[in-house]
Amino acid sequence: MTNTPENNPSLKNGASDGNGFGDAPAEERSGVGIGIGIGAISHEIGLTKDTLRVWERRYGFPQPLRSTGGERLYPQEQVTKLRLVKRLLDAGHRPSKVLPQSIALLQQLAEDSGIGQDAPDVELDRLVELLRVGRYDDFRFELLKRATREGLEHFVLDVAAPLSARIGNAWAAGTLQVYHEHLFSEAMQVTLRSLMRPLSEALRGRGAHPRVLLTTMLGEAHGLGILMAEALFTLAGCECIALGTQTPTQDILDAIPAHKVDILALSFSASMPLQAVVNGLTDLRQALPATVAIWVGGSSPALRRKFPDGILMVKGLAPIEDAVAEWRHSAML
Ligand code: B12
Repeated sequence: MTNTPENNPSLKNGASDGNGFGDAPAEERSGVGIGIGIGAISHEIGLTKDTLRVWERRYGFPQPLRSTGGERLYPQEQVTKLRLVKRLLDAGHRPSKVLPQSIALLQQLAEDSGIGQDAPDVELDRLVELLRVGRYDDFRFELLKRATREGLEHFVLDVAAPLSARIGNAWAAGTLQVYHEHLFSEAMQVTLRSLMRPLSEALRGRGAHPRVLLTTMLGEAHGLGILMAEALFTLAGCECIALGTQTPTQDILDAIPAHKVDILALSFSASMPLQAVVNGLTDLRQALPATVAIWVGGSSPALRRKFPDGILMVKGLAPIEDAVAEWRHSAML
């Protein structure tokens, strides 16, 4: 059993657990064995340090151990529960209702709410399995084969999007590791780009509108959502300017007039802290002229809020085509 303050109260005061806890700065940093520091945990789970401290005070969970230096250290059990709590909150549950519950009850709640459950699909399961067992070349080949067979639009909607969710769920369930996610992302990027290239080259220089600048804000490392959106914008005949991920706000603001951008498209996954999304979008909206639209997408719960005028929340990828048609209609192009 992991040593927690509950089963070993001496740890609350920062005393050594007899396993070198008090003298193990390397373990404290890496999180191996003893506990993970507050910075690492807040980054991994997508909760701010303040939120973790407030919950500790208000709800008595999490209940971290303390290093000799007084730093909070979260043992694996609590990390597992926090991960589950975050997913339930993302799905709309309230902290006061979920934090006091046991892991078993939370797992039941997640199951009942359909969180982390994949729709049955044998072919997608097979792709995940190829990745899991290390048959990476076969995985890449199968992806490209399906992309070529199904075409860009179907591949994005029926393979790339649901497969991303499956890979994320497999990581959360502990059946895939982070390096699998990296391999998956590489293969998916190569596949999508190779399918998109001929189309975007043919579009270049034709004066197509809207001109769409695509990126993510600082702190958002997940780039597959915005890449999938780029594929559908390209299919809708838009000129796309892709900046990759994590562009500082000032650089976005500089690129917009330089590229005569009509729409700024941003993606936010569930991992970015809510307040950072709200603040970032508010700053951008205030700094940009009203003629530049901001379109946002992704599974961040922050996007369920009401945003100021001039920010359009696009629910998923399929509505992109109609939203572009509407934009053209109102711009009379
Ligand atoms: C691949 C991946 C990674 C890769 C990313 C590499 C890359 N180059 O992108 C790596 C390994 C780096 C990574 C790291 C991490 N990840 Co990760 N990752 C994923 C995964 C599998 C796909 C990521 C992705 O791009 N999603 C974005 C798109 C595909 O999904 P979406 O947000 O639901 O958006 C959909 C639509 O809304 C639309 N859309 C998206 N954007 C836009 C924009 C516009 C304009 C429009 C119109 C539409 C649109 O497209 C999507 C289609 O379904 C997801 C699983 C998932 N369900 O997303 C986890 C996931 C996002 N990761 C997660 C986590 C926790 C992390 C890490 C913290 C820990 C880890 N797993 O290693 C780190 C943090 C990195 C960081 N610095 O922030 C969690 C976040 C959970 C949470 N509530 O916080 C997820 C959900 C996995 C899970 N099930 O728990 N990850």
